[in-house]
Amino acid sequence: MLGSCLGVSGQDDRGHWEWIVAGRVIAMTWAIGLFVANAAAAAPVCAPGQPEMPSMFLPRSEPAEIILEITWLVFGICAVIFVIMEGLIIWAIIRYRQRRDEGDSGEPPQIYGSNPIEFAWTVIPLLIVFILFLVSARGIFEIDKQEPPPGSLEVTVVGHRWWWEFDYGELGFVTANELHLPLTKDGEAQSVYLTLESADVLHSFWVPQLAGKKDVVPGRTNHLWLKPRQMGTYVGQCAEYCGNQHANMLITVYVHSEADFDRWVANQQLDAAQDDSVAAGHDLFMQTACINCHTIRGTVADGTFAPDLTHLMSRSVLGAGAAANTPDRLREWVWDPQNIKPGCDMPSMKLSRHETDLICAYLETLK
Ligand code: HEC
Ligand SMILES: [Cu+2]
Repeated sequence: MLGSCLGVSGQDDRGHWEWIVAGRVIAMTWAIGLFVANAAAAAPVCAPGQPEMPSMFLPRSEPAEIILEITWLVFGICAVIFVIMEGLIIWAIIRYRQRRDEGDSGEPPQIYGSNPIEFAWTVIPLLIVFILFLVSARGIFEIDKQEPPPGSLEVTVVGHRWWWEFDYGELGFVTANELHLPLTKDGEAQSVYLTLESADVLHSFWVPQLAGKKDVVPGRTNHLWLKPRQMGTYVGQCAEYCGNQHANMLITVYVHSEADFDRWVANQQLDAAQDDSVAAGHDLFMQTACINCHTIRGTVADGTFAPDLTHLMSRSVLGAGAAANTPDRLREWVWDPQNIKPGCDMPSMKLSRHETDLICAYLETLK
């Protein structure tokens, strides 16, 4: 009966059922394989100290764990349904195939209206959807905190084209592109509450190992809750296309021990270093338009359009991951950032090579 529905009853199609079964089995193996391979690819293969693969299958923070649990549950339920359904289809194809000794016996008997069957295939899916709904709702409720959990570290994240500003609010300093967090506070796991804002267009803050993706929307304030479980370096990126340098809008999150974090904070809170040996570069910087865009705390430079440079040397990258923060790359950047990050919002300042060297010598003291 089912054989005819699947179009394998005609004389010419005799024998085609083997192909259909083979096709089904290949499709099934492929679908399951794809998912499992994805999960397996997340296995850490990096050198020590290097960030792990930024995979949602390697959660290192409570909300990311909750999301992965829901993922596995949904996958498990779908996998069971998939295997049962495919099994029944393959069984039907084989069981009801047209055999050689049977002629074309015309249309198979048609059966209408079986209440128990109708009932079963209405109620079972309803139950499954209901369970999935409840589990997802509970997960969303746990993750989506409207108020900072008590004792949270609060940081305001501002998405700019094409870099991230991290404002540590009460702690009294602002930094860029690299978010530093403590694993614990007074021995207890530290919860982190991010307030997400945009300075221009839509962006999206996404560090897959720490939390789900959250859009950063102009004119609107969103929140994201993190609770890291393990020290380490976690990478992420802007996940909403925001213009030509969107791909160079990376995020690095460092989760430190409490003592290391406190040391980092104490350094960030200091005003910029003053070193007379680089006075020429300092003066040149302060006389150039650099100060309209950049802040260096403790100097006249108080621009807020661009990354705060007070402790530039405490960061490992320039231009939100466009280049490593090495002396050579820094010179290239200050000489003409458009070579490194074409289209970015810092123009070439048309300095001479000598002026570039002087300014960079000064910037290199901003530890
Ligand atoms: C018109 C505003 C503007 C001016 C003027 C300007 N910059 Fe920038 N600068 C930016 C912006 C915007 C960025 C971030 C670009 C990005 O990552 O997309 C930036 C990034 C940088 C960075 C990298 C910071 C980081 O953490 O990634 C350095 C270093 C820097 N500028 C130095 C300078 C110096 C030195 C001058 C003066 C010679 C200067 N800038 C003048 C806007 C400006
Ligand atoms: Cu983007």
